[in-house]
Amino acid sequence: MKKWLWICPLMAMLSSCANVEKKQEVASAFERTWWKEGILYQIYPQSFRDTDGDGFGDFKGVIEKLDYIESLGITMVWMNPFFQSPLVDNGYDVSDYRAIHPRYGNMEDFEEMLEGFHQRGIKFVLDVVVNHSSEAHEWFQQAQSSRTNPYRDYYHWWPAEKGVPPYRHSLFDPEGAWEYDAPTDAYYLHTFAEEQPDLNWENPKLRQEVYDIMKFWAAKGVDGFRMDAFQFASKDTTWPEFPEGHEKDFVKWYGMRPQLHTYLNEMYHEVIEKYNVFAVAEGAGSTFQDAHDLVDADRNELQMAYHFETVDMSRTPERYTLAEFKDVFTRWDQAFAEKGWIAIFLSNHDNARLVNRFGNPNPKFRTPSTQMLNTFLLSMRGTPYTYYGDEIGMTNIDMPNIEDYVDVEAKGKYKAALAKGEDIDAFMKVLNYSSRENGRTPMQWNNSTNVGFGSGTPWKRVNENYTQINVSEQEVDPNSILNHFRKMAQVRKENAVLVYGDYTLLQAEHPDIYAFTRTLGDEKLLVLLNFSEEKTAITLSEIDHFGALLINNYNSLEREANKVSLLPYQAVLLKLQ
Ligand code: TEU
Repeated sequence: MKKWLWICPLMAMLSSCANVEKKQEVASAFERTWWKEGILYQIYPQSFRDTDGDGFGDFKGVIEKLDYIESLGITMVWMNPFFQSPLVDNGYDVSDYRAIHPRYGNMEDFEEMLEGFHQRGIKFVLDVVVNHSSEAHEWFQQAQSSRTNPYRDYYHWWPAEKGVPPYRHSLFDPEGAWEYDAPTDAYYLHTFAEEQPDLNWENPKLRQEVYDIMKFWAAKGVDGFRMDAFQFASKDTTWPEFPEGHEKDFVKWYGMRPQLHTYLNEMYHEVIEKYNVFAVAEGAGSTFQDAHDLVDADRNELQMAYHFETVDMSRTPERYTLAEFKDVFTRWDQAFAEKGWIAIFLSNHDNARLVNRFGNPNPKFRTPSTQMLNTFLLSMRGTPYTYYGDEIGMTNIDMPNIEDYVDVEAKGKYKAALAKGEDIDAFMKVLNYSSRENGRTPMQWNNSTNVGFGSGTPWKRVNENYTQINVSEQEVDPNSILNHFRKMAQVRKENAVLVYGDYTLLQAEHPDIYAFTRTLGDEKLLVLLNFSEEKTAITLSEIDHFGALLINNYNSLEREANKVSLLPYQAVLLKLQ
C-alpha cells in the first residue's frame, strides 16, 4: 500500500451552512442551549492585566483585552471573585457580595466590561461564593456579637457548654473545621479557612439573602453563575461523629445532603428560571447519581456540574497512566450520554498548569503537547472550560521555598505537614509541583518588563520563561499554541457533532494514543491524540473512511491505509465519510 503524506491541514473543508442545519437536527437526547454550545474562558482577574500600576489586574485591564479575548473564539467568560473582601483566600472570602473590591475598579467599570463582553457575543459567568462568607461580612459580625442576634442562625454554632464538637476536617485549616469564638463561648464552623465561616443553608432567611444577591447580579445582566464549593452548602446539622479516616472521602460525609436538592430547586425557581440564566456547580458529589440529580434538566436544579476526578488524579508528580485518564473521561461521558450536562476542564485557579500535569513542559514538547491537550478539551462532549494562559501554554513556576507562598491553602498544608512530622523536603517537592500558585502567575502578554502585565511590580512573580512564552510572539506565528487554540475553537463552533455527538472510545488499551469518535446523525469525526514524546502508530478501520483533515498540530500526517503514525504529541481531527 502506498505510503503518503498529507501536507497542510484542510481547514477550508468546513461548511457553516451545513452545520446550522445539523444543529437544528440535534436534540434527540439534548435540548440545545447556548451554554452547551459555548466555549468558556476563565479569567483570574488579579493576574490578567493591570492598568493602574498597583500590581493587581483590574476590570480596565480586561476591557483593554476584550478584542484579544474575543479573538480566541470563546463565547463565555467566568471570572473569579472580585467582590469586597479581606482577601484571605484571594477573594473567596466575601465581605460584601454587592460591592466591588477597589483593586479591580468600581461598578461602572464592571458594567462597561460586561457590556464589552455582550457586544462581542460573550456571556458572563459570575462566581458565587455562598457556602461561606468572610468573617468580615456584616452578617458574621452581627452573628458573633451575641447568641440572640438575629443573624446568629446565618452560621453554624456549637455551644461550648456541650463540650468540644466532634472532629471535622477542614480543607484549609490543619486544626479542623470548628473554631472557638470567645465572646459568645461557642465554636463556629468553617469548612475552609477560619476566616471563611460556613453559611447556614438550613435557614430560609439566609437562602433568601443569597437569591437576592444573585438577582442583583442577574439584573445587571450576568448570564450565569458558578456556585463555589456548593456541594458543602447543606450538611448534617446533628454534627455526628464520623468514622476514622472519613476525611479522605470528604464530599461523601460533609456534602450533598439530600436537602441540598430542595434548596437548588428553590434557587432555580427564584433566580435561574426568572432571569433565564444558568448555574454550574463546583463539584458533582461523590457518585454519578449525585451528579445526575444536580443537573438532570427535569429536576430543575442546576444546569451543569464539574467533577474533580481529573484534577484529583494529577495532584502529585507521579503520573497516572493514559488508560486511567481515558477511563475517567469515558466513564463521565457515558454517565451523561442520555441526560444531563457536564463541564470539561483540565485546569483552573485551584490547580497547577495544564501542560505540567497532563502534557510535557520540556521546551521541546511544550508546544505540541499543549496543542494536543487543547484539542482534547475542545473535542469532548460537555462545555469546555479553558483557563487563562493555557491558550499560550503557560507553565508552572519554580517555588521551592515555603516563604514565597501566599496561598492560604498552601500555608495550611505546610502547617499540617509540619504537625504530622512529614518529610518536609518531599512535601515541598509535591507542593512546588501541585500548588495553586503555579496557575496564578501574571498573564504573559509580551517579553517587556513585567510581561506587559502592568507598570507596577506584579503581586505575583512572573514566570521566568516569559521570553519564550508570550502572546505577542505567538500572535505572529501561525503554528503557535495560541493560533492552534483559535483554529480548534472555530472547528468546534462550526461542527455541532463536537458539541452534541456521541462519544466512542477506540482502542482503550493503546498505551500512547487516545482515540475516539464523535458521531451525530451521519456526521462522524475521529480524534487521534498522541500523549507520548515518541512517534507512535495506530491502526483503525475508521481511518479507511477518511474525508478531510480538520485539525493537525503538525504540517503533515503520515498515513498508510488504515494506519496512522503520530509524531510526538500530534493531535489530529479527521472528518470521516
Ligand atoms: O474550591 C473548593 C475546593 O474544593 C477546593 O478546596 C479545591 O479542591 C482545592 O482548592 C484544590 O486545591 C473553591 C474555590 O475554587 C477555591 O479557590 C476556594 O479557595 C475555595 O472554594 C473556598 O472558597
